[in-house]
Amino acid sequence: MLVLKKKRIDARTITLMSLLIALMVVFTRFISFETQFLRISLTFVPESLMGILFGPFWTGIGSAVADTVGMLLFPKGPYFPGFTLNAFISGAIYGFFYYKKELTWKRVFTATLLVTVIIHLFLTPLWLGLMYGVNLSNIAWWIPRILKNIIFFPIQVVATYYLGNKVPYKQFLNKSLANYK
Ligand code: FOL
Repeated sequence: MLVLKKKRIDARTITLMSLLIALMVVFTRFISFETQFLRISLTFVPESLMGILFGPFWTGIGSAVADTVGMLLFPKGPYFPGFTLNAFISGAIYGFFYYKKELTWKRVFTATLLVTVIIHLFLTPLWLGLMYGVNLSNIAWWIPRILKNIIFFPIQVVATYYLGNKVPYKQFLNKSLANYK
């Protein structure tokens, strides 16, 4: 199994992952604005930090766990597996771009653009369409979603750049954690 090949998972890894997963649950379920069709949240903050520290695989898993646990504990609407896939893909993208790399403007911009286009503007509308039978050719339905993403994109880029360059997380990125790819 993958877990065994990569040396051992120490207590600090488990603790940090659990803390970041808990933060993701809180940011998604409590400190967020949500309607049936649109959610605005700062979940990208703990998720990006997880990407920086643990890489694409574990950030994908951690995000999917946060989605599933969050829905089990605090259900809002019906559980739909598409959003768990969203969580995995976005976590994997952050991990792929941020793990053991310098967080340059270009890198943060690219990762955020990918998540915005693939997750927020393609997959989420698809899932919402399947769940609630939305007619996706209705332009009026897209307006709040497109506005949200236009406004949110620069906020996320600046916040992530700050997170990656000003927060002294590097002390956690040594020894045992360095074994994770
Ligand atoms: N099923 C699962 N597995 N997880 C969920 O979070 C979930 N949520 C709902 C229904 N089933 C679920 C409630 N409905 C968005 C809007 C409504 C919604 C779910 C998601 C949404 O707009 N999501 C955006 C932004 C996410 C964010 O910023 O946190 C997205 O692009 O995914």
